[in-house]
Amino acid sequence: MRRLLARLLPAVAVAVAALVPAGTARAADGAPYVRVHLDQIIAYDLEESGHDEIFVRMYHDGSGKPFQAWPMKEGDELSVAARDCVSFREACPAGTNQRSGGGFYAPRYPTNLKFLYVQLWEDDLAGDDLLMNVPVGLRPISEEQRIVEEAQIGGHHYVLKFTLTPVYL
Ligand SMILES: [Ca+2]
Ligand SMILES: [Ca+2]
Repeated sequence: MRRLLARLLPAVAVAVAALVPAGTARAADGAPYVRVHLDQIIAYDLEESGHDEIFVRMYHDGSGKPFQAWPMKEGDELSVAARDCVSFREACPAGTNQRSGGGFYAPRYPTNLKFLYVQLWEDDLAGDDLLMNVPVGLRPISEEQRIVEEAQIGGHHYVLKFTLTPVYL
């Protein structure tokens, strides 16, 4: 039996190798759209003392109009304390206080645009504060693209994680 397997294995290897170029060609083409899914937001250190009220906006360079992706009701925000971790699709790291982010919009963007901006905001009385602004180059992708961005500036320390998925329709 072992000898038979040994004779079969090279054939299997050839078949797999033959499949690879086709997969590569599809990867090179990529999908005409991407969808953005929020994974996690970690508030290691706040912008304000006590609590930050956070929300996420997205926009692309073709519209100029920001869109609130989370919370799902425009104008809503979530109050977070230091070391709170807002979980959407991913469990939070040890040492953080996991909280459910609830629902979020996963907008679809065409990949013939240049940039998508995923922004984390803090609600404030005198104009909201932009905590993070993550520019993402919009290009055709054929596999999920995970993005992890960390900002430790101006006193606050946040991590924002999201995933771009290819959309062919
Ligand atoms: Ca503020
Ligand atoms: Ca505030």
